[in-house]
This record gives sequence, C-alpha cells and structure tokens, in this order.
Amino acid sequence: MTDTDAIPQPAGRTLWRGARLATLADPAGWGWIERGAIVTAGDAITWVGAESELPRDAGVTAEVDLGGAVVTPGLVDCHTHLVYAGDRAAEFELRLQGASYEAIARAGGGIRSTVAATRAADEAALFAAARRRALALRAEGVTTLEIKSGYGLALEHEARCLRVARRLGRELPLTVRTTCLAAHALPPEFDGRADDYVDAVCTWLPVLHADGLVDAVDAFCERIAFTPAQTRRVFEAARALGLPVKLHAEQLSDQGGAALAAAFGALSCDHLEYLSDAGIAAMARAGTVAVLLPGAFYFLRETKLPPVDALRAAGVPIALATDHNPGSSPTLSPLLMLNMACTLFRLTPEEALRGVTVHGARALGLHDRGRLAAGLRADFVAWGVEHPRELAYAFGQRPACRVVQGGREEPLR
Ligand code: DI6
Ligand code: FE
Repeated sequence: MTDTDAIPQPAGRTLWRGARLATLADPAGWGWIERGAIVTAGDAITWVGAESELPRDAGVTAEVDLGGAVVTPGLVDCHTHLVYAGDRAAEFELRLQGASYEAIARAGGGIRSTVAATRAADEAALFAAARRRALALRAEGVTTLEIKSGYGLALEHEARCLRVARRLGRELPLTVRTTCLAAHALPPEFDGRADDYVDAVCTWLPVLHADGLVDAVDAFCERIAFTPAQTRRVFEAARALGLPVKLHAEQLSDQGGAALAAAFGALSCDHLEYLSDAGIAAMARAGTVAVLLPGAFYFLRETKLPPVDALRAAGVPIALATDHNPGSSPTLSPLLMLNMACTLFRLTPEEALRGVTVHGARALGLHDRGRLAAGLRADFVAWGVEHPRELAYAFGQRPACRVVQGGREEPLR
C-alpha cells in the first residue's frame, strides 16, 4: 500500500461520531451506546461514550461522521493457516465419495499434499496468494490475524512461510501474529520416525525464534499427527524460549491434549469437539481460551459437538476463528463463522461476536484490543447493519463495512 492511494487521514485527535456502539466493554452484554462516539489519537482510543457527553477538553482536531453505522471492535481471527500453495478441491470430491479426512491423511494425501505444493512454490507466489487471502479477511472486518506455519515441515520451508506471514503484517493494515506449527504432520522424509522429527522441530524453534519469526508455538495432537508425549517435548522447547503455546486438541478424538496444554499455561486450545470434563477443568484453572472452529466442523461433516454448555459453566472464554486452510476449512469469511457458531454450536450472537473480538484477542495473548475502551488500540469496524446481532444472522451477505486499524482507515481491497 502506498501513501498515494490511502484515504486522507485526519491528524491529531479524531472524533468518529454518528456511531451506534457495541463496545463489549463489560463481561456481558453488547455494551450498547445508541448515539455514540470514539476519539482516537494515533493508534489509540482516548475516549468512548455518548456523543452528548463528549468532554469539552477532548482536544478534537478532526471529525468523521459514521452515519449511524453499528460500530464493533475490529475482528480478531485467532487461528488461520493462511500461507500455503495449491488447493484440495480434488480431496473434497474424494470425501464426498466416502473417503474420510483421516483415511486420506493416512494414505499420504491431506496435509502432506499441501506440504508438497508449498515447498514447490516460490516465496513471491506464496506471498501473493496469502496477501489475497488476508485482504479478503480484512474486507470482512479483520484487523488482527494469526497465521500458523505447518505446511513447510522443514526448517527452511517453515522459515519461508513465517517470513511471508511477517511480511503481510508489515505491508498490510493488519496486525499479524505468527505461530510455529512445525508439529502439524510428519513430513515424508521422516516416515516411521516421528520422534526424530519432533527432535528436529525442537532444534528449529530456537533458530526461528532468533530470527524473530515466532510469537507462539502450536502442535497437532491427534491419532494422525503427534502423541501427547511428543507434544509435550515441543512445548518444553517452547517454554525454554519463553514462547507461549497453543494446541490443536481433541479435534478427531480425545487425546488429553487440552489438559496437557493447560499444564503449560496454553493461551488457547482449539477445535475441542472431543474435549473431556477433565480437559475443561484444566483449561478453566489455567485461564486457557477455547477456540471453536465451526468451519472445520461443518466442512468435515463432524457430528460430535464441542461441549459448549460445560465450557460456559466452567467460565472458559470461548473464541471463534476461521481456521482458514485448504483441507478442512477453506473459508475466508469470519461472519460466516459467527453464523455457524450460532446455528451449529448454539452460541448466542453476542457470544459469537465476543468470540471474534475480546476472546479472540485473548487467545493470542493480546489485551490491548477486542473491546472499545479508552487506552485500547483504535481498531474498529463500522457496519451497514441496524443491530450487531445481524452480523451472526445473515450468512453469505457481506454487509458493507469501513475498517479502522490503528486509528487509520485504509481502502478495502
Ligand atoms: N486441523 C485442521 O483442521 C487443520 N490442521 C489441523 O491440525 C487442517 C489442515 C489441513 O487439512 O490441511
Ligand atoms: Fe487449524
């Protein structure tokens, strides 16, 4: 993005008026302010409230009228696998003919086929494809995005994918957080040697971290991926570097992964269809966020629902994300995830919106965003709807929106 095609930015303190605010500032409720306004200075919010209560000394030097739009915090997509080459549409056809996701993976397809395509692509092509996907997410209100590696599965290729993610964060009006998911699948060169591969991953982490490429470490703890003992070794390597961990846990079976991750103070456990009561209790004690991924549940035609009532009862914060990836969730629509979380998982529209704002931020260890309040980052979205519940209601409609990230509104494209 060059300066010449950016929308002119008001300098000093900007009053964003004519807003109907869903601040999500309190632990429950929309935090609704009917005739609301936000004041920003640089990338921060300095004041939020009813327009009639704007302090005289707010120091406003510019005004933007949002025309009565509903304004929410910027969306946080806290779980994506955005950097890869190729697609898996042929695998989709195979699954429709009866082959299971697990069977395809065991036969060397699945994640491994994306690994082959990703290794064969050059870095510029990986960047161009990932950039297009990131811009599609942004056009639906995403201001903070997590991107996992996990389709390189060799030091050089994991590094390349993480570099692409970092470059997206530098070049696009988005905050990008990177997660190293080298323990995603066993690459072919390590066939039958999963423990050796985990040893290798543990030696890569310090190198990737030293290059500034890693904000968190994730693993896929599953029958078709890594055991809890192997996952533990990856987590120990992360802990030695002071890196927070997350886990793909209990997606296809109960491996006790969530309790293991919670013992490492995990930021989040993700998927969780097969999560046990013990796993829930461990997550509640550790303050670990439950990231639900309805896109993968839908696309793999899963039938076992994540234990939403028990998570609520235990007070575990619930986040939602697209899980964008070519195999199990090829969607670029966070709003569709809101709808699916309500229809499939019975979340309320308010819980769903919290899932992609305040709780999504927490799943990334970010406490400076996800709500509209003074002192937080000026990331917000003005939507062409009458009430925020419509964001979860109308699926596939892409309401018009204006996205402000770090106090700046950039064109959506
Ligand atoms: N679980 C998922 O849903 C994605 N990764 C994971 O561990 C799917 C990745 C893929 O199929 O390419
Ligand atoms: Fe995933």
